[in-house]
Amino acid sequence: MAALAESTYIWKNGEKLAWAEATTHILSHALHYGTAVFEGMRCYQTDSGSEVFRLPEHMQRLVRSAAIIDMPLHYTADELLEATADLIRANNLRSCYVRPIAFRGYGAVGVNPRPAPVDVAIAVWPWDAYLGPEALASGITAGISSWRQRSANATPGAVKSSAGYLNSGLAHMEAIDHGYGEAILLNESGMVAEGSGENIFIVRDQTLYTPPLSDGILAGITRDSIITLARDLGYTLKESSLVRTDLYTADEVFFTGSAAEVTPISAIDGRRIGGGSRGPVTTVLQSRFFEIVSGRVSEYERWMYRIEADE
Ligand code: PPE
Repeated sequence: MAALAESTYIWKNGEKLAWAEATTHILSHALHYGTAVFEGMRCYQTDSGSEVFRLPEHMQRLVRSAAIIDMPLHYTADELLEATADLIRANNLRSCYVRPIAFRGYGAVGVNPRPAPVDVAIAVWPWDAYLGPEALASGITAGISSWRQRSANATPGAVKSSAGYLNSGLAHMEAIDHGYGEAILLNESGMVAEGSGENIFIVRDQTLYTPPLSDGILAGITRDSIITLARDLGYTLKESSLVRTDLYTADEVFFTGSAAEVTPISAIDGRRIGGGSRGPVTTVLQSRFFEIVSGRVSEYERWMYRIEADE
């Protein structure tokens, strides 16, 4: 995870502010109580300009996350989508990561979020390979975390909330401390859930498996894309609960996420997965994914949201 590469403007509550001016008060509610929901997506440089991968779906998920935590957003998904396109143009970026966030701001302290105003901001900046430059080609190592995925009745994994990422951070630090690249969390029933910032897939005998949403995971947009791609390519793909031994004995395991894209896992808890590098099915899906986000596959044009150049 690289140092932050600053861009020029950040959008906040309808205005474009200079990067350094886009701040919030120390007593902002979200800072104390985790009352924020956010999104993460990538804008790719394609042959026809800059295009954001599944921008409407990400904004719709933000709106849903806000609804789940009963936080009124004063912008529609469409307005946020327009603001994002405008912001990428204003920053003159060809490719970047996009981070919209809606949070309870300054004005009230105390557990009840409702008296605090809701602020919405969008930041865009260049962000390279999430798990390191080698990871996409050779895979990363992972460890099963001693921290569990929260249950559906406690900061649910289905909400992309800042509060939920405390758990991700605990799991990620533990993985790093144990010498692994990333953590895999099991849920309270012991079923495989997801990575600290990714969904997970396994391949066994040419069939793909990924945990169902009911195992308490984030409904990843990359996950949804890979499910569609795999089926379109003729693979059998099952959404079914997995236990940790399914991971140890899989032919291939990989992570998916907006930041992580499609990242192979080479070993889990010190056990080599398959050949210990990017497996053949992972290779097919990863290259298809990268072709699509390069704007070269007309079949999936619907997933690419074009950022028109300024006149
Ligand atoms: N699970 C978790 C816990 C998660 O954080 C992400 C995305 C996913 C699954 C995959 O979702 P999607 O991006 O829709 O395919 N993690 C974001 C945050 C990364 C960060 O460190 O910040 C991301 O990939 O943008």
